[in-house]
Amino acid sequence: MAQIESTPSFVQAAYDRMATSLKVVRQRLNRPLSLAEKIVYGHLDHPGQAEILRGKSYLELRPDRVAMQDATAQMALLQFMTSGLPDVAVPSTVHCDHLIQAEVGSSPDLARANTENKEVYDFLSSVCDKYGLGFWRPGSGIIHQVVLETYAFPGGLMIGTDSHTPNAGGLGMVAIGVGGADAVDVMAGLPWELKAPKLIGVKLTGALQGWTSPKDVILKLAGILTVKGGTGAIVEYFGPGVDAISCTGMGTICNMGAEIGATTSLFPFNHRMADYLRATGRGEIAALAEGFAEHLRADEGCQYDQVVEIDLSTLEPHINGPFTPDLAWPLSKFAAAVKEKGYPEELKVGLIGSCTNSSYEDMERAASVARQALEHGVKARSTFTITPGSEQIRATIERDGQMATFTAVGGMVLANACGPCIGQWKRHDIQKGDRNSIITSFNRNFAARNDANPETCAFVASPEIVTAFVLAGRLTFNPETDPLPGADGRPFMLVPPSGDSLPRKGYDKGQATYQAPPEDRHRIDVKIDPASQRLQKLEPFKAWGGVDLTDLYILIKAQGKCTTDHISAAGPWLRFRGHLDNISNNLLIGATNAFNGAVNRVKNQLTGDYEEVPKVARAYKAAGIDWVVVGDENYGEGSSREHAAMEPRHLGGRAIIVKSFARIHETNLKKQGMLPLTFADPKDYDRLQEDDRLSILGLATFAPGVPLTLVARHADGREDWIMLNHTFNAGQISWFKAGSALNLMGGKAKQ
Ligand code: MIC
Ligand code: SF4
Repeated sequence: MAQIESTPSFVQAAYDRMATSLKVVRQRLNRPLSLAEKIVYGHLDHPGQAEILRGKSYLELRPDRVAMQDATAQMALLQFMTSGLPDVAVPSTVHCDHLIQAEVGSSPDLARANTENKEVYDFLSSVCDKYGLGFWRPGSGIIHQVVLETYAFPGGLMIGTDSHTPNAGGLGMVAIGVGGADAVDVMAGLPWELKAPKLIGVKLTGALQGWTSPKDVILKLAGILTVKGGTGAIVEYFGPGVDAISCTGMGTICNMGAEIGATTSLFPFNHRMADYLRATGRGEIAALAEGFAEHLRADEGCQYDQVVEIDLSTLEPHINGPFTPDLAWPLSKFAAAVKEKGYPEELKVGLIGSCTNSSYEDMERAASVARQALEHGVKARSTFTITPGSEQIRATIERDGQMATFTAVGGMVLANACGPCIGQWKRHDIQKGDRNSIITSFNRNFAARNDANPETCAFVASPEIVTAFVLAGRLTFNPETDPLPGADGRPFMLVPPSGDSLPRKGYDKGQATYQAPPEDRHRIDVKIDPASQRLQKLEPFKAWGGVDLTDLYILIKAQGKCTTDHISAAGPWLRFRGHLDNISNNLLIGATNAFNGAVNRVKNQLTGDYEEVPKVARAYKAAGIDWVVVGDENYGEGSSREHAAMEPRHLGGRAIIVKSFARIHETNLKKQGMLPLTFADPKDYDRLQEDDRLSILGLATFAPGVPLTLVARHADGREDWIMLNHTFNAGQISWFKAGSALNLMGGKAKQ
């Protein structure tokens, strides 16, 4: 039987390996280590030889687990299948959470998802059965909640094909979001490569008070560090304030570390984690971690590359947005900001839950706010939705009454899934194009993310604040200072939220939604209908031709924010996540063209007409013309979806040339055989013109640390010679030469 659980013996073996490796690394480095360093270096493939230079060297690591969600697992597993291996090499799970669309409520929405996505669910389920992965059926909950409840353990190293994988840092695990191709390496038994992360230490002092919650720690930090402030770094929390935060609260903080671009975030093992492990039926693992505790916290005197201090006692609740998660407003300043900036004051919808904020504590504290409204005969003035993060949370809050409170106050409970967080939301209360405000307890608020309407101003806050706001029905409400009108006309003040962090009666596991692979599984046949619109077998990308790239067109010069949501939109497009050709029809349709300020209108150099980006890309592909994308700062911020890297590759893109990249996306591009390159001088971005013909020179001697040259021939015949940097190491250069990492893998995995 395939090993899937993090059983006590599995954890013990992981600790033994870690202790042995750390002994070697300690001798070599001879300095105090931070917690992240202990866990990362404790998982080195060759602790005795690996070069360890933070921010510089590449580390080859051996993760303990892999987790995938249904929207990214399809492409990951299609790639794994091409390796020809009979089993996955490390415990791996697939979670069906992204493809369930929210419309009218939990049961009917789930039933519809089961019908609409049958083909994809059947595919995932049969692949899991055949290759020995655990399969969490639709309705079981969101990947990161289920992982926290079931698989995460202090000191472990996990990768997941979703950018919010760091949620497991709440249980002291180094959990990192990656593209599917990285997951394929690990499932195939190859080491996994990561640039040795830098370290940002966040010292927490004091204790949370009143309306302030764990979410506000990360909302505040996002304001300080911005969406790229964490790039290349692990955020490690420490200090006397840590113990005042529940384990799931730490999960929330780590989860949203993805929004500052951090590689992952992490808390030291403490009694709050032990309590959570025991409450979720993992007492033996709690005891093992207690025995291993010296390795599960930072050494005295360890050095961080940067330290930020947050005093929890004076921290205010925050509301971040719209359109970017780092626009942080303290509650006391928010009403004035709404007025000054002209954000629509009326609050249309408040949404709580998601992988970020759907713990028992979150639900309990939000319900404590809602209950006060009921006592005064008041209901929600805005539409109010509640997404439990897992079946276990749903069953527990149903048993303990929070769910009844939400419904009584007018809330609608959605399926245990991503739903509106990823644009899986059939919203009926507005028309596309209507300017309006919503507030969520989710993590991302890029334009059009939740409801495909770029005019929706989406704000992010804690579930408690979202609940208070839906009771008021407006964004200018401040529960700390403003009364609400009761049903009798008399004003009343909400008292700050309260509630248990763990259920007193224990968790109710709810319905059984897990499927273990059968004993006799190797004969299982995985079927892909060649006529399918949702699944398509992968064809290998072409190898590099051995010569410099010349006469490239610029498909688009993207201006400003260009997240993975702009490059490969989610929402309705999620249905094509297993079909590369079909999903490529969303390529860059959300990006702004710097040459005309328009979205999804670029010049087709073959005809001179302005057309949709994917259409122009296909025209170039048909004509055999290669092209590049030019972009701004932090290109590819956001999700781990490798479709954002595969689509340009599939349609004839060769290089993405930008001012700077987000980590996961940059790696995804390399894996797919693309050239992610950065301007040595960011001002060179301005030199590139719409009708330029580009050449990328120096590929014959392509080597780590050696810049490449871009020659831009302008329409008037002038040329600009521009220096381009890259972060390829030798192994990654061989991916480029082979056409993709996968092209190289088959042989290697079988060695
Ligand atoms: C997201 O929150 O953007 C997603 C959807 O979970 C993505 C994964 C995906 O695109 O499938 C992520 O964050 O990695
Ligand atoms: Fe799902 Fe949203 Fe969490 Fe992504 S951020 S895993 S879409 S709930």
